[in-house]
Amino acid sequence: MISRKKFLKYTLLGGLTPFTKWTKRSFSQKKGTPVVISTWNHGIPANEAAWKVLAESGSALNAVEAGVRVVEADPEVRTVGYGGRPDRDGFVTLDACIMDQENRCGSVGALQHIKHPVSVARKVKEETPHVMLVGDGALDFAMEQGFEKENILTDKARKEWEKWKKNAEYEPEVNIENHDTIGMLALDKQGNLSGACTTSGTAWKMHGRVGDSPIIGAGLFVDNEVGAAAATGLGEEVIRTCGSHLVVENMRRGDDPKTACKKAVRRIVRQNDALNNIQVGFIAINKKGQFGGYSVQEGFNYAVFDKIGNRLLDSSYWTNSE
Ligand code: SD4
Repeated sequence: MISRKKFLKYTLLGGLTPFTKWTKRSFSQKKGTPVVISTWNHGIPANEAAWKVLAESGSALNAVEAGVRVVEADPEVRTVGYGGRPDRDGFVTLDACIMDQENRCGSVGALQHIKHPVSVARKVKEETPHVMLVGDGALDFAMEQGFEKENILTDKARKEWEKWKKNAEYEPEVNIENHDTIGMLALDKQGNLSGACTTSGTAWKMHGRVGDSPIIGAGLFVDNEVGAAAATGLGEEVIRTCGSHLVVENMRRGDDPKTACKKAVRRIVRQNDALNNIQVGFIAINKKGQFGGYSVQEGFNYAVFDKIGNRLLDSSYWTNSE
């Protein structure tokens, strides 16, 4: 609630500007040091690109797009963009989303042949009345928007798939086939938050399977009044708990980012009898620039770039905590 004193001050200074506009600006105009946080080792080069944008007073939205594009373009990263592992039928299908400080969001699911699904997701946000496009419709839209149709299945990824086909067993291994989605959250100098998430999903998934990463509220959620969160790991578990939304709602109720992530992990733990094959990791940031992460199992890490510099942090995890 705005105090009467503040309201009087505002009306004296601001004249006829609508009250709602004032309350919104009060959340987004604190100037400060930017922070960017992203999942896994490849968060380091991604953060570098994002930081360049933030250091020049660019928006968190531009920063997260620039950041995750670095990983999408890297053929050595086998679970994001170009070079990502295919599904069990040999198709590389990509999932991505982006969300800004005004709760505007765009997303693509099961998109083939496009190296930068996050940028298509941004176009969905900005050029369509929708939030999510999938499959052939998403590809048609990308091409209409000028994206190039390319072969994104590299020889290395194809060879891995051919090897897998010999036994064709779908048993995602913790921290191996499941990791490498990049989720990135940024707070810019203007005090605004945005996030992006992009992946080729779990390796050897069924054709047409869409994970948590392009689903707003599951793989990513941003609320500029509170904070932002992103998820990585076994997408089915994240969807079942609306994971990133849950983390942000925990922060809204007063949790710091790490505790908010831990409580979302706890929800997943409670819904499963055995945790052996389940890895999920969350990262979160709040409006003050505080950040944290938490995962089900050991092995999850995330990269943070703030005024101290760019560094990797090992996440705390559930299986040794209680
Ligand atoms: C998915 N959550 O498609 C993604 C995979 C992932 O780190 O995060 N890997 O289920």
